[in-house]
Amino acid sequence: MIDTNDFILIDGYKHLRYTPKVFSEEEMLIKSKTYFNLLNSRRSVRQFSNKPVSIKIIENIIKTASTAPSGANKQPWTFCVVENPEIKKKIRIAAEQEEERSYTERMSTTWLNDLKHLGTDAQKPFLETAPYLIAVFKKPYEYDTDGNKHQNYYVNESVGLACGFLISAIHQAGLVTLTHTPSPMRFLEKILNRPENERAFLLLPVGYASEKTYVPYISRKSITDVMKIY
Ligand code: IYR
Repeated sequence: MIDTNDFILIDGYKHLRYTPKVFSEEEMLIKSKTYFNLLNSRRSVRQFSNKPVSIKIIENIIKTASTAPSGANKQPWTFCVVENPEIKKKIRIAAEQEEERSYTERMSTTWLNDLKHLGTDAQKPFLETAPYLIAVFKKPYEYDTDGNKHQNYYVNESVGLACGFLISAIHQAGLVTLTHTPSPMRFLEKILNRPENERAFLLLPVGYASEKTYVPYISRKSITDVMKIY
């Protein structure tokens, strides 16, 4: 699909010949439906098994996330994989502290009501049970080798897209996750000793669902609600 031997220069910059794979309409209908069925069967999970997962699988998942498009191809993200039980425990304690304050002081009554059917609370045992936590960091700016500071572009959009790729790769691999957003999340920067240009974006426990897992009874909006044709 990408031919590294077939290239041209555009304004002096190398461009490779790219031939996206083309399918018949019939094949596309099947492929698009199959992919929908796959992702439609994904659910956020809050009950994790401690069954180990090979780091090689996590590496492939993160390589997939890192293929996401990003502003000026700056790839302004870092995926920190936590498997060390002591660090997971530190993260759980700090997250639960913030969540306790959120549930009792920061979140509005409407917000709390909106969450009731999901059965969430300030307790986050999965942060210790899951074999891995992936802490995603965004990089609003970076330094070049001479120490000059450069802003990145569309950082939230870029890292959001990478997280979407990440979640779909986790599901495709046969694992489960939860997009966990303890708020505020700065404790992650401290615990994981991240450089000053990184900001915590999302925290995802990754592993197998516990043997008997229940998920909230929710539905997806209909196609007519989410798609408008002009
Ligand atoms: N961050 C909290 C609360 C929470 C907020 C939303 I919006 C959710 O969709 C789910 C939970 C928590 O993780 O419990």
